[in-house]
Amino acid sequence: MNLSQILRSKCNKDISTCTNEELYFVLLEIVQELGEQKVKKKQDKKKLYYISAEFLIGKLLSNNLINLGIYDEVKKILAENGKNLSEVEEVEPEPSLGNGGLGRLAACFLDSIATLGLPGDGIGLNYHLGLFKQVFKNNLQTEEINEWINNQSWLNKTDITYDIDFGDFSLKSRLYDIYVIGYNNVTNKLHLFDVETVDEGIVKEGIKFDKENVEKNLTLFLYPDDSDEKGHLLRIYQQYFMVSNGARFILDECISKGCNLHDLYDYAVIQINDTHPTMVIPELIRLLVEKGIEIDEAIEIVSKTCAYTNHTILAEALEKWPIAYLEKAVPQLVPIIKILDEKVREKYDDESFYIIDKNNNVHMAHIDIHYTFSVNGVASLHTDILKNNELHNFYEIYPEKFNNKTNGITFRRWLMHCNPELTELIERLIGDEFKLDAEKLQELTKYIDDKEVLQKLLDIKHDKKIELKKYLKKTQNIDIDENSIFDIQIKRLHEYKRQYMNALYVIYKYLQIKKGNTPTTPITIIFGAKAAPAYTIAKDIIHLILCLQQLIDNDEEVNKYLKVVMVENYNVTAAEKLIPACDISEQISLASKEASGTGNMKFMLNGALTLGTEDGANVEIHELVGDENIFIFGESSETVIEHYKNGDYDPLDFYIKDKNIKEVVDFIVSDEIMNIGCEENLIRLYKEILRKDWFMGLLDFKSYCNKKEEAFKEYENRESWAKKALINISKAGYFSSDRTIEEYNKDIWKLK
Ligand code: 26Q
Repeated sequence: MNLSQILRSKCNKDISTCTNEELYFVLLEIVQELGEQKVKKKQDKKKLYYISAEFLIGKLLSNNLINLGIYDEVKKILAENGKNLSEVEEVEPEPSLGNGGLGRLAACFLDSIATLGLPGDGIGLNYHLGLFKQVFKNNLQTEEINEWINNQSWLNKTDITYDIDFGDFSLKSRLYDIYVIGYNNVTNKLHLFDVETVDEGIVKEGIKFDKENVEKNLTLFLYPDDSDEKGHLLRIYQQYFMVSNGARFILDECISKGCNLHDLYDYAVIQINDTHPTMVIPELIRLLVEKGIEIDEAIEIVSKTCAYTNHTILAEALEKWPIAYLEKAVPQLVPIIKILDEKVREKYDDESFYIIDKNNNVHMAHIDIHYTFSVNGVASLHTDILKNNELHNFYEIYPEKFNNKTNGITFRRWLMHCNPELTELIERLIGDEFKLDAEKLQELTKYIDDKEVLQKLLDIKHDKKIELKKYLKKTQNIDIDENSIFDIQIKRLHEYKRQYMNALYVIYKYLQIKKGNTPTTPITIIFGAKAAPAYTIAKDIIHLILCLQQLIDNDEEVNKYLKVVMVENYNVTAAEKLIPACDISEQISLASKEASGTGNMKFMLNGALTLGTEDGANVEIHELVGDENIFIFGESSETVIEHYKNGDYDPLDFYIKDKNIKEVVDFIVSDEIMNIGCEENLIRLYKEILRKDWFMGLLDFKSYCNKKEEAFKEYENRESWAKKALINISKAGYFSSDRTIEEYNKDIWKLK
């Protein structure tokens, strides 16, 4: 049977009479069957297990169709029957199993691992409600539940179950698998563990729920970022549940392939995604000892099996748990962790190496560094900072463990799926080899003086802007002007990412326009960001942005030239619309604070120019495209690190000295804004910026404004802008996650 016949027979009626929902479920079934056929029958000896608390996979239908090579055919069959594949795609709920960068990276990695035909599966949790849905009310963020699991979904129920013991009770787990279908290659699996007793009924108003009822709440929600003080104990329950299931599953698979456990590292390599799965180390040791292996050997085996990736240098995001919490939730791990700590103490006098500190906190990252064979950062600057600053003393004792793996993104989703028009242009110019060998994009440089190509590039951007315009109209009833400059900052809300600095620029521009300094081309500044529900200042920043949006919308003098949009419930689906439409990509974190960033890579690939600091992977983007094709501003990471060391940064200095800065900051608490917003939130934010400004927004504000103005000016020369965009696209090949995964495999995993 050909595809058209399969579709017809599964529909059980004429395709033209099916609803989009019916078509979605039929396509889901077909994809599942085709995906299953590509699961390798014979397992490879050694396999990678990528263990992570987050997998931000996004919608799966169209990506799976692309990777199976049947997207165009399905689209055609539907069109012949008066149906539109994009409308069918809309029916799919987005699985929200991640917060941001780290979770999305894990999803890109799974795609690349399968595309390269490597044996590697993901291990995580099946959060029923995932991350909250963000809803704006009265210019404030509120949180609602986000149900994504239908009766028929991408989850395949397995008969694998385990009994997981906690301090005071046990839970029965069950494994669900999602197929990870590689592009023209094998199907791997994402293994998500769940408890059968979870009860969505315990959620009350918004996302409130009984934090103590672990049996009913364990896999309800993804822990929303690092700023929620409450519920830490629940997070430990979740983490242990994930790693204990994962460890048993891995051991079972290895044993079934003939592993005698003494040689575990010949059968498995476990990549630990930040410290969230760190307890897999003591848990594996515990299980090996239970199976009769001596503790010293068990520690050695596990250390040779596990590798650790660090994704942050923010002190507040480095997990440390009071040992009392572990004693309550997972007492069986405490003796193992104490032995691991003892061994460190026997070797080193220096307290900074200890696993358990003098306040009885367990430092998860220290377990990873001592008891894995590889520690990697996620961009070159980030790894250097780990080696030279944050983890310098560890680097001195384990220089051979430290390595860099600059992040990457899957071009299947972030080019082929979200920008088929650009994909087609590239294919017409240089053929289709770039789809499997992203470095081939370099061949585009042949066309930098080809006026026709440059015009085509501008036309595609314009079309994508119109698509975004329609999307925002439909989802939020917002009108934007496709002929304006689209300046976009989309990422989790955090002070170090400095959305507030961008908001201060909006104020600056608003005041300039009021004074008669109007821009040549109108400007649309778009934000998208969720704030952790307990992160007060982050929510205040969203409030300010929403107030500015309202103020400017209602100001006839200004709204012709400037528009602010805060996208509601920013997620992968929204990103897929926003990124192809962008002219200026805002990557403005305080230098040294953003480990890598991956949005920056997605924008570049879609022909946006970066306005950014020398931080994370921006540094590598800058090196690749050269000074002419990026807008870099702000103090260097060295200077910033010095300021922190000396404690000599005071935002008041800038406020007092620079009258522009004073005017802009004071505007936060002006009548204009206070009449729209809440006094409490605005004053709190104002004070925070004036008295603390921990992430030094005022330090870089002037150079940010200047650079942004420069970018807007350069935008006016359309042909030269298009050239810069083309150079960005042609240099983006380095940021394919296929390259990243090849490096992980060559240096760390050594599969096949
Ligand atoms: C910590 C303690 C308790 C509860 C939660 C957490 C927690 C949760 C999520 C800590 C951190 C995260 C997420 C971190 C993250 O997304 N980091 C990003 O990782 C990307 C992929 O490497 C980088 O590109 C980004 O620079 C980095 O911010």
